[in-house]
Amino acid sequence: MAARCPQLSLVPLLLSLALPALATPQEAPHRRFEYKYSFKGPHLVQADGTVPFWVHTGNAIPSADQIRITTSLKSQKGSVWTKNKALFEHWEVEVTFRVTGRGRIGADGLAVWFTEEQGLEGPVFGAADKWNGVGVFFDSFDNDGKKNNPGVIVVGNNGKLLYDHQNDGATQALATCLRDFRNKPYPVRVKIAYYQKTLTVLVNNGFTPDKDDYELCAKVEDMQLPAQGYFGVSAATGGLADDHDVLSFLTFQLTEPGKEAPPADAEIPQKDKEKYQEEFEHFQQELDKKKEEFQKEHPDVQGQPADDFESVGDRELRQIFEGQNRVHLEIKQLHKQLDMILDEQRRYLTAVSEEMSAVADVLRSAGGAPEADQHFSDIKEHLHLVRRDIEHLAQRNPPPAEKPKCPELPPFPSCLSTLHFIIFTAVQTVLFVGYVMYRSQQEAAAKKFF
Ligand code: MAN
Ligand code: CA
Ligand code: CA
Repeated sequence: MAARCPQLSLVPLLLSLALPALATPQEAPHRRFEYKYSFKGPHLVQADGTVPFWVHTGNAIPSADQIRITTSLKSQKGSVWTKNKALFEHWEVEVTFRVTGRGRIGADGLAVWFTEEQGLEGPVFGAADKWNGVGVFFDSFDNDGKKNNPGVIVVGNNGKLLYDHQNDGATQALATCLRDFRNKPYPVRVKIAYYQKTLTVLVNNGFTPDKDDYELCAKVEDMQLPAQGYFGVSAATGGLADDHDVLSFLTFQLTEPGKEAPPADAEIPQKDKEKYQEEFEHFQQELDKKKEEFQKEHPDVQGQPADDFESVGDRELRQIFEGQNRVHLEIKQLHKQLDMILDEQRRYLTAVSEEMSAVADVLRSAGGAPEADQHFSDIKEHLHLVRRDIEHLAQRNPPPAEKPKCPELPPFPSCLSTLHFIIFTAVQTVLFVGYVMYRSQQEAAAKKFF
């Protein structure tokens, strides 16, 4: 028992020695997205062609979903830089880009920067030389012929070093890795973190759609970077050329666990105020310009007081509503007219059939012979049939309860007026009666003769 006690007392001691090694070496830092040091589609560019919080130079062309830093033309240079200096002790950037070109070999490459000053223009992948800070270069073209391009190299500079372009900065690199980042099926992604004086570069070289498929490419320890700096991306072409497109640049401020994250934008409040003021004024100017343009295009609304100003959308809605109202009224009017016409038609047909019956009655009372009687009853029956048909026709044409569309107006019977019809019937009847009387007279004469 006594022998085991010393052993037991060793356990806490061993545990206390082993635990720090067993525990994760580092708790992950707190990560805060910094929108003023970031850009991303799909509305990357503003109406005036600028990118909010960024400046672009040279041949760079921002569009809705990317910034083309260079097009694949010879000797192009372009860059894009944050407008403001970041004061982050630790940071991480995620840059998504594409380098594309028709040739098996392209040039010259793209650089991601954190520097004390904006390197707006120069010979180092389109940016200034003698930078103070760090550049991570995606160097496509093998200037020194060592067959080590395309590759990624990290070059630090204290503001004095001149970049050795002819040798791809071979002697100046703090770290390198061979990666082919050109013409990949998916965008290339790079994560560059500067945390506790260590710079790490992770690359997803766009072979798979998996966005998190990063591999460690380079690590530089004990690196001293400026406490404040600008983030930027630049690119250049030379005798050979590629398109260099940046799809997004996302910046995060990192804070060590347990340490309080600095309040957002506490650093440069005055500058921010000025910037917001500037942006507000710019917005106001844009609005005024739009109003002016609209009033020029639509002089009919000119002179309206500003408060009564009707937007293009409102105006269109109002016009559509008014148009629909007009159509509705027209349809109502057409239905009314149609009802009147049908009514008239019905009355007209009834009148005709009544007249025909009356004529038949007259004829019947006028005739005496049994043959004539037979004829009259035939005519009457026939007229009854006609009348029934007419009534049936009139019933089949009532004003429809639901009128999805206006039927075409039936042609007004212009060929047969009431008067014509009566005259025609009367003449026919007189002829017929005459014939019957003539026949019966002849028959009577014949009877007398025999
Ligand atoms: C030419 C020069 C170089 C450039 C290559 C590739 O040789 O412009 O500076 O690196 O083309 O573009
Ligand atoms: Ca090169
Ligand atoms: Ca090389």
